[in-house]
Amino acid sequence: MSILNEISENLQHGKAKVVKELVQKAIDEGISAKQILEEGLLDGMNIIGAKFKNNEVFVPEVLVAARAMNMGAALLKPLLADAGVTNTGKVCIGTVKGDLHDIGKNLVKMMMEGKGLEVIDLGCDVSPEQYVQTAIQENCQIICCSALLTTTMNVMQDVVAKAEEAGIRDKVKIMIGGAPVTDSFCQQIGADKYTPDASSAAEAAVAFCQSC
Ligand code: B1M
Repeated sequence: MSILNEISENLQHGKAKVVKELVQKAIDEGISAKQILEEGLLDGMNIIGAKFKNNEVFVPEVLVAARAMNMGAALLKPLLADAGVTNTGKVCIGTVKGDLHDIGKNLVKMMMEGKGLEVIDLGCDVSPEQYVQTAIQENCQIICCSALLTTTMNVMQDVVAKAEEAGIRDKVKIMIGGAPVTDSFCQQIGADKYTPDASSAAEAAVAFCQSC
């Protein structure tokens, strides 16, 4: 079995310590961080996701897999950063109110930091008021919202409304993403940008900050 398969397998069984060791071994063997992330960690997470959907595994198994994912990804963080990047802007990020899924949000954060953005992480279950207050207090150019549930993605519309109400809509861009989110939803709620993955989110954020 290849080391990337081993990472995927152990992640699916929630063996965080083994995943961490294997990720370090893969790095030492010269496998690229992108390949370890996509073909090892995310592969395992996708398989767990499919099993969760089919009721083959349940919340506790998914939680331990998520923990293993986050521990493995933390080792890749410095390697995903572009060499010699300087401060390119400031953003705040969080998973919307009612939603506790943070793996995708953490990846977006990691990629953005890798591109030199200063990222204020508001965590999960973030209210529209929290995003807007943080953007005002910290002078953020972008508010980034992640949602994984069809029942929570509508909170993103409230973020847009709160930003308008606070009079900052023309100063702050609002970026959205997460599995159920689409470009047409982005247009429908009046947000500025939908991106399907973490690396395109980071690129779009840098482009926004540079155009400010
Ligand atoms: Co949840 N869950 N979950 N879950 N969970 C999903 C999302 C689900 C699709 C599973 C399923 O049934 N097929 C389903 C949602 C169905 C729906 O809404 N239509 C679901 C459900 C139902 C639930 C609960 C309600 C289950 C229950 O309790 N009965 C519950 C809700 C809790 C809550 O949030 N209030 C729940 C709980 C959980 C756990 C806590 C067990 C755990 C989360 C742990 C954690 O995050 N720390 C969990 C997990 C792990 C999943 C799955 C299996 C995996 C999600 C994930 O991390 N994917 C998921 C099934 C699936 O997606 N296949 C599922 C990997 C991650 C890298 O992808 O987050 O999509 P993702 O991020 C991507 C892109 O979307 C993008 O970049 C990333 C990749 O580069 N992206 C952005 C994300 N945010 C972005 C922001 C951007 C731009 C791009 O700009 C700002």
